[in-house]
Amino acid sequence: MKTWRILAGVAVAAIIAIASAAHISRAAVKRHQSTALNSGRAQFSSAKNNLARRTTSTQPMGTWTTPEDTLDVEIHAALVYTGKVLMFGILQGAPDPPPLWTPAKLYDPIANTLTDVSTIFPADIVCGGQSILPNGDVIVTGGTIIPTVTGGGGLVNTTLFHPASETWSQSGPMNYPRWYPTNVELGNGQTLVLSGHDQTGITSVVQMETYDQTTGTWTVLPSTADDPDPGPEFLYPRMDVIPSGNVFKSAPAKQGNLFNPTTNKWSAVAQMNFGDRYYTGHVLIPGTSQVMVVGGTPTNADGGGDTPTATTETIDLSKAPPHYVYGASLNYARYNHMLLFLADGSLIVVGGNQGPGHYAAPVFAAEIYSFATQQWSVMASQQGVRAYHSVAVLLPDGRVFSAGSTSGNTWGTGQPTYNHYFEIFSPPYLYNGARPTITSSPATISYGQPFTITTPDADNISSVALVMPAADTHADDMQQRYVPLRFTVGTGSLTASAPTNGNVAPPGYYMLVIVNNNGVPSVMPFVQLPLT
Ligand SMILES: [Cu+2]
Repeated sequence: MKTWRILAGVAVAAIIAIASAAHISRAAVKRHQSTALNSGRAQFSSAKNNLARRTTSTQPMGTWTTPEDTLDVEIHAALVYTGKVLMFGILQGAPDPPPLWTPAKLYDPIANTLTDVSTIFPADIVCGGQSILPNGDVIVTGGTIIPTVTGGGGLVNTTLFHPASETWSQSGPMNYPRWYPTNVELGNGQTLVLSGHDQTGITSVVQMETYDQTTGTWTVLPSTADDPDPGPEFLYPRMDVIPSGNVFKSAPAKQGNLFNPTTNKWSAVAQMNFGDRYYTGHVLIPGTSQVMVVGGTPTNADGGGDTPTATTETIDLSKAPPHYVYGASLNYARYNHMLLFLADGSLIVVGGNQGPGHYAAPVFAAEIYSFATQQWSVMASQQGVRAYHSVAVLLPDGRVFSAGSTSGNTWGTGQPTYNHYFEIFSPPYLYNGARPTITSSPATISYGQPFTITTPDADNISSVALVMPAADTHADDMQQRYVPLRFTVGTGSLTASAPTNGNVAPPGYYMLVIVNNNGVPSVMPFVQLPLT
């Protein structure tokens, strides 16, 4: 693979300017070549050094880098175990019909380079589902029929991205075509896929299937497992595996349902107080059986109607019977936003819009939620619209990558409508003194077993956790998880206890983080919890 690492900012700027001005991204960046970018890394590093020993953040709203070009419009993103961001979407300018392959990029946040890894298959995998297998490969389910039938329609394709070789392959096809399905990794490492429209682009698939990475094949579950909310509007259902091993479906349908993968049966749980929530964020609250939903809109009509909500609700599935309770509201009502874990276990909301429709009234300010204070705090605003078809991913260095949206540049003049730029957010914790460092940590750990983290900051650590990387599209992260670990303090080291089983932390690659008593997280190395 040929890689360009350009150190001189002037040369970088010139290359970017040429590529942007000519609008010939595919020609300028050939498949599997890389382009260096001019990012805010140097600024970030010097800021960190200057702020050592301070106890409160000097940037309490965080900072955003200036927009830089990914050369495509990114609709899907996943952080892979090499520390790079896999992104795929559509060509800028959105030719209609789109090509019979999918433009994809790998972003390396350390080298600040983009590598073209576009697929070579005659399939458009955009608007499929995606998650990460226990072996670290990204699995994309379905995609979009080209040429479109009724604006779309589902594919049976199973497409894998291999981070080690940075190549794609196709695996055994699904039994049902799917467009806008959800993937969720079960505690046993199998990938469950549900929902999505079939080839008609109108009817939702009710059957659920599971994928086994060792055989590369799909198995249709018995009809008792059929989707209890098969309405054609309930696409990309929000799913979380809870510590019992059951899988909770929180949205968009207001009726919460719990799926038991052992009995292959669903049970109705409770309804959201708000009603249906479309384009909402969802997370499993760390260390609990509680699922939290954030923002959204009560209707799917015309891409989200015109009634965004700032409300949040949480349901504790360990209670009998469980019920939803309203929590602190966002400062800005929004839908189409991304809801992510930060490295310290707090939450961040990025982007979204207030409507009507998929893009109108974008929200530029991020917000961070502290589980300790149970409050949302307004963060700095980014420049780009991040509404429908946008993505965001937590990076191993604790920053947040934000890209995409199939409409909306707001800076400059003469910019194309489709947003092919990215921006990176540095949260306040990166301006709050020196970071703790992990000197060494294992490449693999085993369920229920202790492991050693070498750090010169052992005496000043408040928490240790595993962070499952994000893999998201359409305002739905299908992969992320934050798993706090018990630990003891030694001399120059910590001894942490790995999660007890796959229901708490499904097998796969995680980022390992230590957070100091000043709330500052370390850079996060990857560690694998292998399939047993
Ligand atoms: Cu889509």
